Order: sequence, then structure tokens, then C-alpha cells
Amino acid sequence: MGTLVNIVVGSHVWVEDPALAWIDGQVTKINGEEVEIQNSDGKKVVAKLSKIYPKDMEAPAGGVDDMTKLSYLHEPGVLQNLKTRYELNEIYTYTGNILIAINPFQRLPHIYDAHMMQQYKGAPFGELSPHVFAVADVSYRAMINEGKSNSILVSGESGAGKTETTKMLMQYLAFLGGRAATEGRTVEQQVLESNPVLEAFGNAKTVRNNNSSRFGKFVEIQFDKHGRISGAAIRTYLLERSRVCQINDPERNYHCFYLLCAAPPEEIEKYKLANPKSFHYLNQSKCYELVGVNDAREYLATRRAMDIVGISKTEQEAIFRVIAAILHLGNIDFAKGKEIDSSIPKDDKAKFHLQMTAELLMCDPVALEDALCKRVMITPEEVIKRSLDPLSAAVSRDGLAKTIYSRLFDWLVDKINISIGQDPNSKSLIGVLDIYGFESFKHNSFEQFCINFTNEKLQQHFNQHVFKMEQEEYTKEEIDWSYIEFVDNQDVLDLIEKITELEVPEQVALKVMKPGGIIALLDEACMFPKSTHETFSNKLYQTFKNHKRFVKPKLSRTDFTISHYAGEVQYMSDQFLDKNKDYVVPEHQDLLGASKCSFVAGLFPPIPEETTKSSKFSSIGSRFKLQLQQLMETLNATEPHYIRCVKPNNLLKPAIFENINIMQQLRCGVSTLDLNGFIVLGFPRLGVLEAIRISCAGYPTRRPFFEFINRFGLLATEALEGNYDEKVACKKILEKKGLKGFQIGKTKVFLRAGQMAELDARRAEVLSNAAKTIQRRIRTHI
Ligand code: AOV
Ligand code: MG
Repeated sequence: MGTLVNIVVGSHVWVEDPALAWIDGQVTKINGEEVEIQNSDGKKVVAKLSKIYPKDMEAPAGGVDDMTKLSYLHEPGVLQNLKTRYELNEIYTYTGNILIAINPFQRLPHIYDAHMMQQYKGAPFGELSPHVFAVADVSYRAMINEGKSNSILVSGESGAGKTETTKMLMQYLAFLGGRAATEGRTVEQQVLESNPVLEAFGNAKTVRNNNSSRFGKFVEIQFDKHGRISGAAIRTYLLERSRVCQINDPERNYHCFYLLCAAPPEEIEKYKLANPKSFHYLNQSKCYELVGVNDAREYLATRRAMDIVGISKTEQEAIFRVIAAILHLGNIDFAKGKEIDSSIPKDDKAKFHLQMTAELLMCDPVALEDALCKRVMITPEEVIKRSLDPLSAAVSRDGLAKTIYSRLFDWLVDKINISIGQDPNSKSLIGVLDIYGFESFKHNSFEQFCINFTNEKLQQHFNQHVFKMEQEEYTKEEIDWSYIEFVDNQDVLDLIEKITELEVPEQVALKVMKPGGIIALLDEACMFPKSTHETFSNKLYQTFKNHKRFVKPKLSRTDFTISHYAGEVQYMSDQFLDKNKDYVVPEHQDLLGASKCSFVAGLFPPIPEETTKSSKFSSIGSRFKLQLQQLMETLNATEPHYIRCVKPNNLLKPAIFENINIMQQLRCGVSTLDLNGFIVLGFPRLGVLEAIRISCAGYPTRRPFFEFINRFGLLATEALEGNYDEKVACKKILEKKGLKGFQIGKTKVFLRAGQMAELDARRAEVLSNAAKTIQRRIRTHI
């Protein structure tokens, strides 16, 4: 936005600053394109005229509760507004219909209590201070009044507050749609209590968040014709499996393991548990406890929540028995066996844990040892049992742990869904999405690929929606919007998810396959036994060598870079093939399918004959793609609402507002500083700011006619003579000042970037001239 004309000596401006992102100052000298500024920190700087922005000196001291009320809509203005509000503990701010929530990292008193809920109930949007309750209320009213499903999409980087926000939304919806009398276990209670259960098994401490969700979640709350909650469905996405057996300091494994180790003594004795430090799956990191969390109490709370969501005592016992079994399983170390390349449990300790694992899983210990240390090979001639060396046996053990855990997690989700129940007659629903935000680390693998793919999908949905809303506003105001450019990321999505198409050229009967996107090529590679990550990468390089969103990094022969909407991410392809295969070793399947515990056996139902025979493997990437497709279909059938969570600092502490960090999240929905302190540069400006920009494509400022005339009428008093028409008067004022490109709608003036500031400057001139004239008159009269 170049706002060249209205900056003069003495103007208050914002100028870029390496430490603060933006700092305010006053212009002391203008030399062509160069401007000298006296900053408020005392420093003098020189900046390009095109790089400085006017500061709104009339901005209210407490900030504005909606960014669209800012007179000058630019980065420094937006940042300053959020900062001012955050200092006053006003963590919520609207930008039009979008709610921005800045994590307070402290419990703010009363802002979520029953009284507050009562206040927001039925209050028109925008009347009270911005709040998650207001967004939930609007969704609920829209659903009741229009009979249409709504959705609330919560986004933001790890630790920004998505899950907490989601819980608040659910609490408020339960408040609106709950039954007056509490009858034992109500649907809404079950919906709410599903959160602690899923968090115990699907959340863990990471470097970014002490309670980080390691899965995506979409909760669909169904309502009956009276607007009461009548059912719910929880869909989860891609739980991080690797965490079960591998953690880095100072992170933790899933909470449930520590909770169980803090269980009452009878249980510890029953499961032969001990201090978390004695388990390999937990002691790879030195972090065992969380500040402010009492695992013993949490264990009991989780049990109570499990009661409420309808998990029976017997099932609970089986679940924790399986969790204990995984801990013992991880302690089975292997040593070289007698034969070459074979392995056996390393020592008595390993044998004890093997025995315990078998007991807890209720399977045969010898069969368990075989399943871990041997593989059955079926060749056309014979069936042979091949031994695994100690290293491969450990890989087999970890694979088993991951499989059991992810099946257990899926079981929990299914169970909760069955127990809450679905309402087949529900006419409308409200969906709440809490999904992992864009990730860019130093090392990015298949998980980041899937997470970022999700974010591309959601970004497209967001763009399309905001664009549509804009179109509607412009149509309503009958102004020309045909030239508005629409930012689209379809090309990135094609690169990732396009399917391999059969192309049949007209003349020839020859079949030609048009290559698909990365997921399709990955599946192809996984089906071809000789593929390696090198051949896969080469195939990518060949296929996408001219794709403008795909780059082969110079210094690598297997990595690839995707130019995402939020920036470039370099992926390491080495584990893509393995991680894409949802493969359960048949020996593991047979072992646990035969467990005497019906719960364990139930996690491993027999595989239908046809699937075992066909060479087709089950692709995690393709399944995820399908899940996302279904999610998008659901979302497309709803009226969406957006909440953008912002993480104010990486220390996870209250009252620290890091300008640069926040600016980056506003630009692209992600901070560019990753956990290794690795700075990712070159992020395009997409995110909250872009949303404001798309939503204002070309016309950042709109003012109703009367407001506009009140403020700028003095620029063309002749336009206001007699019985004037407001619309005509606005036009006259704008034309008199030589402005171009603005539009006059039916009720509002639509201004281009910088035009508001320019009008303000003219207004200031008129006012100061008038003041001088008055002073002169006063003087002459004296
Ligand atoms: P996330 O869901 O966005 O991260 P959370 O919702 O887990 O982040 O929030 C992280 C932490 O910030 C919480 O555990 C709280 O301590 C604190 N917090 C967030 N919102 C509030 C609030 N409104 N009031 C008080 N404290 C809050 V991740 O799941 O890691 O992407 O993957
Ligand atoms: Mg979360």
C-alpha cells in the first residue's frame, strides 16, 4: 500500500524495526524518496517513503474490537491494536466475522463462567466484546433460524489455544442445547467428557505445548428440532504413532502412560508397574512430570470421564492393561541368539518383561517371542521361519507397540461415538474442527506432509469462503467486483493429491497414463517391491520438474520442497514409503487375534481372505486424502465461522507479546521460528492479514454515507447545501479531492488502500487552516 501523498514533515508514522517489527516515530525530513524519522525509542532512522505507514493518531486508547474499524488498515495498525488489547487482557478481537484469539497463558477470571454464557445467549453479534461464545452463539442462532448446518474452524500453530477454544465452544453449545434437568448421563455431558478421555490418550507434552494434541479432530454436534443436542460424532485424523516408542527430550509420551504409573497401589501391583524412569518408552526423555499437573489425580479424573462416556469398568481395566503391556513390551531388549542373525531376549529382565507383556495381553509367551524375533517367509517352494537380528527384532517390537496403541485409540473413538449415539433424525448440526496447524521444522517427514496438505485444503476453503462473502457484500451494494483477484492454491493441491488419469488419445488405441500427484506416485512406489526412497524421489523430480510449486533442493538427492501457501517446506523422503504403508505384520496379527482377552482380540479382527491375497497394500496417504475429501464435503455443506488462534510467545508465559512472532502468524498462520530456532524465510503474506486483504480486495475501508459525510463533509461544503442526496454528496467530495478507483455502493463508500489516510490529511489541513484563520480574526479584532 503506498501512501505517499499524505506524509509530510511532522507526520506520525510506523517504520519497520528489526526488533519490534514496527515502531512509531515522527517524520523530521523528506528528501525525495527518503524520509528521516525520529523514532519513539529515541533513534533516528532513514526509510523509503514507500515503506512507511501513517499512524492513526485518533485511534482509541483501548484499541478497537474489530479490525475493520481501524481507519488505516495496515500491518502496524493491526499489530498495535492487538497489542493494546492484549495488555488489557482483551484476548479476543474480530476482523469482520473472523475471531482472533491470543492465548493468555493464564486463567482469566470469569470470562468463561455461567454468568458470561448467559450474557452472550442471544446477544446480537458484535454487541458485546468479542468472544468465542459469540461465535458459538451466532452459529447456533443461524442453525436454528435457517435450519442450516454450521461449522466453526479453529486454526493456529501448536500451543496457540485451538483445543482450549474448541472446549469452550463445546461447553457453550452444551449450555445452549442442554436439557434443563440433569438426568444421569446426558448426551451433552458425554460430549464434553469425551475431551479428557481423548486428551489422555491422544495428547502429549511437546516442546511447543505441554498438552499438544497429536491427532486432528472434528466434532459434529447434532441437534433436534427443538435445538437440543441429540447426538454427536467425533472423527479423528492421523494420530502420531511414532511417539509411542520414540520421544525426544524434553517431550513426553502420551499422557496415559504417566497417569497409569501414578495409579493407586493395587493397580501398580496388578500391572507390575514402577516408576516411569524404568520404562524404555518413557525414559528416552528426562521429562516425567508436568508443572501444575498431578498425574495421580488425572488418572482418577480420566477414569471418571471414561465412566461418563460409557466405557465399562471391564473395558477400562482392559484398556489400562494394554497400556501397561506396551510399557513392558518396550523393555524387552534383544541380544544375539545362537544362530547367526538371530535374536533372543537379552537377559532375565527382558524375559520378565516378555512374560509380563504376554500375561497382560493374554497371549502365549513363546508365541510372543516368536512374533518378535522371527518372520515367516512364504516362497513358492516352501514356508520358512527366518530369524531376525537383534536390531530388526527391536524394530518389530516397536512396530507391534505402535499398532496396538493406534488400534486402541481408534477403539476409544468408536466406543465414544457408539455410546453418545447418533441422531438419525437430526436436521442440522454444528461441527467444530480442531486440527493441527501448518508445520515447518528443520526435518520434515510424512507427518508434516499430511498436516500441511490438510492446511492447504483448509486454506482453499477459507479463501473460497471469504471471497464468496465479499462477492455477496459487493453484489448487495451493487458495486463492480469483477476484477478482484482471487488467491487460489489449487496448483499446490494438484501437486499433492491429483489422481493418475487414464488418457486415451483419439487416434491411437494406446493407453497413456497421465501421472498423478505426490500421493499417487508414493502409492505406486509402495506397490512396486524394488522401490526405494531414491527411486521415488527421482520419479518426483522427473514428473514435476516444471511444476512451479515443486523444487528439487540443490544440496540433496532425495529431499523435495513444496512451495506451500504459507511458505516453502523441505521434506525428507527417506521414510515416506514405510510411513505410507499401513501394514500389520501377519505374525503380530495372528498372535493378538488369538488373545484370550476378548478386548485385545477385538482390536485385531480377522482380515478377510481377499485382502491378504491381493498385493494391494493399504495406503495411509490415500486414506487420509479420502478422509479430508469427506471433511471438505461436510464443511462445504455448512456455513463456516473462523477462529484464528495466535500464540503470543514461545515461552508459554502470560503477558509477553512478541511482535515479530505474532506478525508472522498473522501473515501466514504460522510462526516462522521452529523449535530448533531455525528461521524459515520468504513466507508470503497469507493468513489473517491476507484474509483482511481478500475480504477488502481493493477496498480496505468502507464507511456508511452519513459517517463519511460527518467526517469529510468539510472538504466540500458546497456538496452539502440544501436538500442534498447523501450518495451524490459523497461522490462530489471524493471527486473534488481527485481520488480515483473508489466505489459508491448503495449505502456505503468503498475506498481504496490509502485513500482514507489521504482524506484525513486533507481534513487535517482544512482544520488547521481554519484554526489559523480564526486565530488571525481574533488577533485583528483585538
Ligand atoms: P493447541 O491445541 O492450539 O496446540 P492448546 O489449546 O492446547 O493449544 O493451548 C495450549 C495451552 O495454552 C493450554 O494448555 C493452556 O494452558 C493455554 N491456553 C490456551 N487457551 C487458553 C485460554 N483461553 N485461557 C487460558 N489458557 C489458555 V496443538 O494441539 O499443540 O496444535 O498440536
Ligand atoms: Mg490441541
